[in-house]
Amino acid sequence: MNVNNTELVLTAGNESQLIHDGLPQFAFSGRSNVGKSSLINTLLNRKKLARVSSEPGKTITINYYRVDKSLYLVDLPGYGYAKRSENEKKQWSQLVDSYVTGEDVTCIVQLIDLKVGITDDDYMMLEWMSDAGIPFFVVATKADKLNKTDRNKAMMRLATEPLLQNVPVVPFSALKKEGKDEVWKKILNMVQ
Ligand SMILES: Nc1nc2c(ncn2[C@@H]2O[C@H](COP(=O)(O)OP(=O)(O)O)[C@@H](O)[C@H]2O)c(=O)[nH]1
Ligand SMILES: [Mg+2]
Repeated sequence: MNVNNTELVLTAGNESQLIHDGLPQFAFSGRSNVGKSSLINTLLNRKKLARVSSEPGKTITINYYRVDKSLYLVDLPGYGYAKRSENEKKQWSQLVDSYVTGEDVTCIVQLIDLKVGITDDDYMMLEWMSDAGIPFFVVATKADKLNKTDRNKAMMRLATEPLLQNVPVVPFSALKKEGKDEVWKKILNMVQ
């Protein structure tokens, strides 16, 4: 897989635009500011392909990055952005619901901030995925922010969470490039 051969092929703002071409799709989900763009950029060896924004959660679109013409990394719009209007929240729910209940998603990569832990919105998303029976695993982001003791405690809290039984949790840091190979390994294991 040549990850340097990646293009943003589509920015979808509504259900009718979603891609159904049969290629595997790995969707990245998480609250605004959790580090989703940074994770996608790290996986793709890019600095700014997915925008790392100081003003999070603005756009409600699903962005499809096609890697080496063989799979998609799908950037779902973030949730939990306080400044969003009711109308925008509705738009988010409709778009993400269409996507996750569709037939095209291979696996969801659920991002959880290791220091913050599981938020109420994260719980909703975890329940949603479990109920829909969608395969998923967790990437625990910004691992570099914690010292060894706090990191171990935080990892233990995730490991003992009932909704995450039998769900792998990969510690990740975009800053230190930690966890990149592990995330790719999980993704590639599912396409072979
Ligand atoms: N310390 C640290 N900060 C990070 C890491 N990943 C992202 N950030 C910061 O967290 C903020 C949000 O990151 P971004 O990737 O835009 O999050 P998104 O809103 O989920 O796409 C930015 O200021 C990033 O620089 C990480 O691994 N370590
Ligand atoms: Mg982002």
